[in-house]
Amino acid sequence: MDSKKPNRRGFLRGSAALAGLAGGAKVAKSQTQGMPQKKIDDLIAYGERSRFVNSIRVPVAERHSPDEFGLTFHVLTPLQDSSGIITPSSLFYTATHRGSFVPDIDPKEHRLMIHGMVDRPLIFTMDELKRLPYVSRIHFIECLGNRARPTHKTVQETHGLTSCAEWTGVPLPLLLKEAGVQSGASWIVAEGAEEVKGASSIPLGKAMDDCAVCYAMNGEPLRPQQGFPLRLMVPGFEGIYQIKYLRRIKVVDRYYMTYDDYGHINPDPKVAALTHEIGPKSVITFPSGGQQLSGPGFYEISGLAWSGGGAIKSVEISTDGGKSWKAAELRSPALPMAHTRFGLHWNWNGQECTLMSRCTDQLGTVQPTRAEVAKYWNQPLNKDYRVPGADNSVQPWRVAADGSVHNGLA
Ligand SMILES: Nc1nc2c(c(=O)[nH]1)N[C@H]1C(S)=C(S)[C@@H](COP(=O)(O)O)O[C@H]1N2
Ligand SMILES: [Mo]
Repeated sequence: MDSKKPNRRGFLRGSAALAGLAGGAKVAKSQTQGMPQKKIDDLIAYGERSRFVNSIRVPVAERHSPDEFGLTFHVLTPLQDSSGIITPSSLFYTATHRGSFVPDIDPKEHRLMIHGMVDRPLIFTMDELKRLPYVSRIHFIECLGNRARPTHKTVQETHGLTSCAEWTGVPLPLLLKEAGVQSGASWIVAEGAEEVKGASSIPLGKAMDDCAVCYAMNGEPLRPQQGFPLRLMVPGFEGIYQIKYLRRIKVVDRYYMTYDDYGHINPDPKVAALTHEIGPKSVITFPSGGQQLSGPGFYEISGLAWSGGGAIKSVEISTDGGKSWKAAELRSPALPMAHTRFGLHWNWNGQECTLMSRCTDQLGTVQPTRAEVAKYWNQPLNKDYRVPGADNSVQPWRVAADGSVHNGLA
């Protein structure tokens, strides 16, 4: 152990954690005891988590799922229970367009077409795509609608429209080179297979950089809610560009104002290509709204930071409502356009305080405060303030003297 850091005993002395360690363990009984054979077979075929673990996704409060047509899904990742940087596929947030549905696609029937301003239009089956060289990369996705409101109680509600997974697929530049992009082309339009088509205009420069056509997530085929059998990954761009059920990529010479692009793309072509990147953004996941500290003493503050601008360079934490800041430690690799876990040792003195985190990405961009965001939009900051664009503002959590934790925006 690093001799400069206080030792672990020091952390725990006098805290409730020790009492827990001293408690005698009961003799464990088998997980399968008394289970019907069918259930045991299922457990062997495809494992499940402990019955004592009950972290779940919940629908977005302002937009209940399914909607009045029984269609739209907007469900939030339980970030308050997260550890590390990978979101389990079962807990990955889901956002589908209004009026859209989760299609049930037979991968044998599915095709990807690449056409438009190309020398050789191409159509791929899933089997053909899987024969090609592939990459596996860890990236976050975040919906533009991931905005904190004072009415939100938990970090799941304020920040749960982001998740992070390992994605595997064929690099898009490889496919585009195979098709032969013609001169004069400057954008692609990528389209999903549902009736209300997910379609987004993406600058060709980005498409030829780090995009990939992905069929796997966290080591298994994509989940239907995440775009089975194929989705486009556009690392660091807003969620809406990560086209699920991907069936068509058209190479074009301008952006198209599609259903998706409305409200997301800047109509000025000079800046249109610059306005898709998310963040930098960070949030403390423990202690966060709705959680309860058991008393004064040692706690490890833990949180996530991410940026569409690249890797996270540093994270700072304030335990006094932003008056002073301390450097947090990065507790995971700082991968480009990926959730990055940070932490800080903290001794809570039992008094009311406000916790905040702010991050800086590799471009040197610093996460703004809510006041700075309001100033940027030239709007007055009040309690009901809603960020009109992407909300990457600093999130305050208020720890009350009784150890309960609350949304600091309330
Ligand atoms: N085809 C298609 N792609 C889509 C969507 C959709 O409804 N249909 N939703 C978009 C939006 S708004 C977001 S934020 C992300 C959400 O991805 P997820 O549901 O896997 O979290 O997918 C995007 N891609
Ligand atoms: Mo979204």
